[in-house]
Amino acid sequence: MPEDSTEEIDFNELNKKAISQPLITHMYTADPSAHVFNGKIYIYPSHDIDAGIPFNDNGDHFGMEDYHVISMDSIDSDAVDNGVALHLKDVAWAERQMWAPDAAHKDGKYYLFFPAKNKEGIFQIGVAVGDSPIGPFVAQPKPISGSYSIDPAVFEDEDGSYYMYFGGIWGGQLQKFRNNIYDENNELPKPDEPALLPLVAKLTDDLLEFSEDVKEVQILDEHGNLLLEGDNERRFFEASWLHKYNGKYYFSYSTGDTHFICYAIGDSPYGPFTYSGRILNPVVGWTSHHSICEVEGKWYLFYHDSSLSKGVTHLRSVKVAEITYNEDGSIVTLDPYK
Ligand code: FUB
Repeated sequence: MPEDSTEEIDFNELNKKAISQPLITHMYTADPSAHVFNGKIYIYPSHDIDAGIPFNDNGDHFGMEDYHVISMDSIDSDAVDNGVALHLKDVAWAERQMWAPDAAHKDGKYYLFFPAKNKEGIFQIGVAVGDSPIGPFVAQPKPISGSYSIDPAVFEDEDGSYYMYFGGIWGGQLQKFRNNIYDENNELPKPDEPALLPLVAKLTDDLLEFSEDVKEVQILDEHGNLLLEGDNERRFFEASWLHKYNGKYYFSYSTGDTHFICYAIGDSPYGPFTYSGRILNPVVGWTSHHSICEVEGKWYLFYHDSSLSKGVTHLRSVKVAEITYNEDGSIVTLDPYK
């Protein structure tokens, strides 16, 4: 993830045009996964810090060490930082880089799902359990068996099943895996080959493990063909999210190096999903990562940008903006700076 040049940006002007402002400003937060639990909004973000690690394409400068949960009584109320909910030092298997998390609620327990690098430098996904949506969470001693790569997003379907979507290329290491097996020699496909796909697995009843083999999530173009690796304005990069609207499943994701949040629509939580457009145009900062959440009958995009840090790519701030649907179910594209 290279550092973008932001020298030419007038941040005062940009902030005036921004469709929303950071929800909190006393620390940097990113990758917001938002949920409504018991009528209140809870946001599970990454907690960005400057770990003093030089920029590189592996994203090593994203050296996060803990998670804080942000809560809001309503969409217009102040956002509250509830303090440290889980720290790297309390996760036995993890060594560094606590990246984008998500959370789920089941039977009175709350589950924080998070990626981190293990002692061998390979990303895996862990679970930590708590009695409150704001934590503290106690991590399981081992990561989820069969998990790899980054950016877990957990979707609860109406039948009570929970699915985890995950994966990310480049720093997220997805290109090192084929058929769920790691090989250091694996690389990205060629531009005219199908792009690497995000992954999905149903969770066990206790939400602590996968209940089935990890499967690929197909993202198809308008002709029913898989998107190609060279189609980098549409192909999957990272930041999976799933939500359901009017009986359809919407899989949304970041295109990474082209900086769009896109979506694809399907009839099953496993897909296939057909590419349907953009939700968010590029923000300031290299990464773009979001979640979509219904709050009191309206739909909101939780996202981040680097405007508060004046463009520092790994010092981001969580924001929220309403999204709207057209009659045909398509989503109106948001421009973060009108
Ligand atoms: O926050 C670290 C990484 O940056 C996330 O895991 C990616 O989705 C990107 O936002």
